Amino acid sequence: MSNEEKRMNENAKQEQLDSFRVSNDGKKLTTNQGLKVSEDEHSLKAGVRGPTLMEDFHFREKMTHFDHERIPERIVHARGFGAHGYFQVYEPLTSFTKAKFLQDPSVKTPVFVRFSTVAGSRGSSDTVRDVRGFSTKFYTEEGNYDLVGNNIPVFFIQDAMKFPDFVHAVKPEPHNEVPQASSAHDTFWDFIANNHESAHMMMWAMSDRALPRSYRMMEGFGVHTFRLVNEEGVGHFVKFHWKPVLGVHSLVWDENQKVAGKDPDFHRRDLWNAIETGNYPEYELGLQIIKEEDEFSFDFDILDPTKIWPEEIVPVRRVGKMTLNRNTDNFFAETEQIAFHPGHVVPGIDFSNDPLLQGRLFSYTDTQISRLGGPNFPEIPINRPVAPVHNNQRDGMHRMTINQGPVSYHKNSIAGNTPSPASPQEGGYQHYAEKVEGHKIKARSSSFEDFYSQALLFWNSMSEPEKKHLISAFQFELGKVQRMEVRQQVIHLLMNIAPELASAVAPKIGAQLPESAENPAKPPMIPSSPAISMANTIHSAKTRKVAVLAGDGFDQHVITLINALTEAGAMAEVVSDHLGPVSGQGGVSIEAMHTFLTSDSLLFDAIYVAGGEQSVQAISADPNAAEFIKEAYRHYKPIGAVNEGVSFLVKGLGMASDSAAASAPGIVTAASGEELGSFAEKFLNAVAAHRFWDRVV
Ligand code: HDE
Repeated sequence: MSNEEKRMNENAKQEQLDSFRVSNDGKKLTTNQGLKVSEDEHSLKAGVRGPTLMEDFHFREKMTHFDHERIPERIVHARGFGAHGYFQVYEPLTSFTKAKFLQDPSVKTPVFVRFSTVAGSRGSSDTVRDVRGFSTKFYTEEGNYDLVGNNIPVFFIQDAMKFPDFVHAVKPEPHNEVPQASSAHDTFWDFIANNHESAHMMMWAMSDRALPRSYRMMEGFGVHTFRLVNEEGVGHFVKFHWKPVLGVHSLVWDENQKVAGKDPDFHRRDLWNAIETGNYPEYELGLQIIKEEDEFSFDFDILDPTKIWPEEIVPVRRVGKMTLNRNTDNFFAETEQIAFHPGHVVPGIDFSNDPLLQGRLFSYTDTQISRLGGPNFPEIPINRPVAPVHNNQRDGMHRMTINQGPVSYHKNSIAGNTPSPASPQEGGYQHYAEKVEGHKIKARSSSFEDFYSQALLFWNSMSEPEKKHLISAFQFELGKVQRMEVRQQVIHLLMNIAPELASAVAPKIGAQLPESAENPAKPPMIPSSPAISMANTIHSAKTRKVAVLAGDGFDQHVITLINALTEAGAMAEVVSDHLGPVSGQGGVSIEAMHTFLTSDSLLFDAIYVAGGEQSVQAISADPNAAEFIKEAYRHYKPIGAVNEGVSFLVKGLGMASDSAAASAPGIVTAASGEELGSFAEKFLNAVAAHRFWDRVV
C-alpha cells in the first residue's frame, strides 16, 4: 500500500462524513426546500390578533419537524457518549487472523467508540452503579467490524433466551417506573436470587468496577469467546480486551451518588474535555488466545459467558492501540444514530457457539429497525462503511442511494451477473467450517453449571479495601430491597460464594445467616487472580483534576505548584470566591474557572489550599470551602496545603494540630522553605496514588 493510500485510509471516514457536514455560520435561513424565509418569529395570521392560517407552510414545516425530533431510545444502553479515533496494530497478526486491519502497523484504521450505562434511560445520570458499554466500530477497508463489549468481562446470563427476563428485572419496575438507573430494588435481586448463573457477574457489578472514575479509565471486554481465522483456515478461540493506558480507576460510592446530582454529565464532560485539551484517551487491544485442541483443558467451559479466562492462566497479549482524538460535531447524528452489531465482522474474525453471543447476532439488527426507522440504517453517515457497498437490496424507508440499472437480482445475465460474489481470495467472507453435530434440544450443557467458583475467585482476588466496598455495596443494594424473602434468598446465594461475605452482609439487612452453604463453591482453578484487582493497576497523575483553592492575595507558591502539575500532565483548576482573575502577591494573577457555588470537591481528584493570609481569609468566608476539604478527606483524596493554607486545612478537618495533619495519609503540607522545596513532588506522588484507603474517615 502506498503512503498516499495509507493516509486516505486513516482519514477515509472523516472525509466521507465531510460530505454530510453542514455549517449554518453566516448563512441565510431557509425552509427544507431551500426557500429563503423573511421572518421566523410570527406565524401567518388573519390580522395581528386573528387565527393562524393553514397556508403558512413555513410554520407547518418548522412545527412538524419539531414534533418528530425524537426517536425511541435504546432498549438497553440508552445513555451513551461517543468519540472518533483510530486504531493501529503493533505487529502483523497473520498467524492468527487474516483480518486486514490487524496486519500492517503503519495503517491507522478509523474508529468510532460509544460508551454507555446499561439500565438508565437517555436522560439519566452518568455516575450510577452499573455495567458500562464499550462499543467500537472499526471502519476497515474490508467493511465495518464492531466489537460491542462491556467494562466487565462476564455477563449475568448464559443464554440469550433469558435476556428479556434479565432486562425486565433490572429496569425500573413496570407498575411505577421506579427506580431509575439503579439495580437496588426488589425485581433485580429477585432475579439474582432465582438465577444463580448471575453469581459471578453480580460480584463484578457490586464491585468498584461499576463506578468508573472516567470512560478513559475502564477496561473493555468482548465478553464472549470469538474465533480468529488465518489465511490457511486455521481457527483459534479468542477473547478481546481493551486496556486503558491510564489504568483502571473508580469513584467511591458516596461520591458516585452525589456526583449524579452535582454533574449528571460527569463522564461525558470528562471525555469531551480530555479530547478538546489534547489528552487523547488511549486503550491497548489485548487478545487471550486458546488453541482449538485446548478447548476442553480448563475447569470452565470456554463457551460460557459467565466465566473469565484468568489472565494468569491465559495471558493477555497486547497487540495494538486505539486513540480517541476527535469529538462529535452532532450528538444525535453520530452518537445516537450509530448502530452496533456483534455480527458486523470481517474475514478472519468469526463466532463461537456461546449461546449468549448466538442470540445477540439476531437482536442488534432487529432493534435498529424500530429505533432508526427501517432497514436502511446502514446508510446513515455514521454507519456507512468506508468499503464500497454493492448488492441487490433495494427500497425501504429512507433509502438514500440511487441504484442504477434494471437489475436487482442474482443471478443475472443483463448486468453480466454482477454484483458477483467474491471468492475468499478476493476478500469474500467465508464462515468457519466448524463441524457441528447434535440433537435439537432446549437445554444447556452441564459444563455451564458451576456458578460459584469464579465468583469465589473474584472475592479472593480483592484487596481489603475492595472487599470492604463490596460488602457495603451488598448492604446498600439489599438494604433497598423491601421483601424480606428476597433478601434472605440472596444471603443463601452469598453463602455459596463466600461465607465471609454472607456473614458481613446478613446482619445489616435483617437476614438470617444459614449454618452452612447449600451448594458451596468448588475451589477455583487458581486461588486468586491479581489481574482482577484494581489495586494492581497503573497509577499516574496524568489528566487528574486538581482544585487549587485560592483567593486574592495568594502566595507565589501557587504558581510553582500549577506549573509542576501542568508539567506532570495533571489539570489544575482554580476555585475561588469569585470568577475571573484572582490576584496574588507580587502582582501575579490566575484565572478562577469555578467558585465554591458552581463547583464541588466531588468533581476533582485532589485539592490544594494556597497560602497567603488574605487568600485564606477570602476563602474561609465561604462555608462551602471548608466542605470542599471535608468531603475530599471523606473520599480518601489527596489534599495539599502550604503556609497559611495549612491552618485552614487543619481547622476544616477538625484536626488537633499541623503535625497531626501532616502525618495523616494522603495529606501533604509544607510551611518552611525546605518543605516547600519538596512539596510539589510529594503532592504529585499523592495525586498519582489517587486514594488513601488507610485513612480513618
Ligand atoms: Fe447488548 N444490546 N445484548 N450486550 N449491548 C444492545 O442493541 C442484547 C450483551 C452491549 O453503544 C441493543 O443497538 C442481547 C452483552 C452494548 O449502541 C440490543 C443480549 C454485551 C450495547 C442488545 C445482550 C452487550 C448493547 C440495544 C444477550 C457485552 C450498546 C440497542 C444475548 C459483550 C451499543 C442496540 C451502543 C446494546 C441486545 C448482551 C453489550 C437490544 C439480546 C453480553 C455495549 O440489541
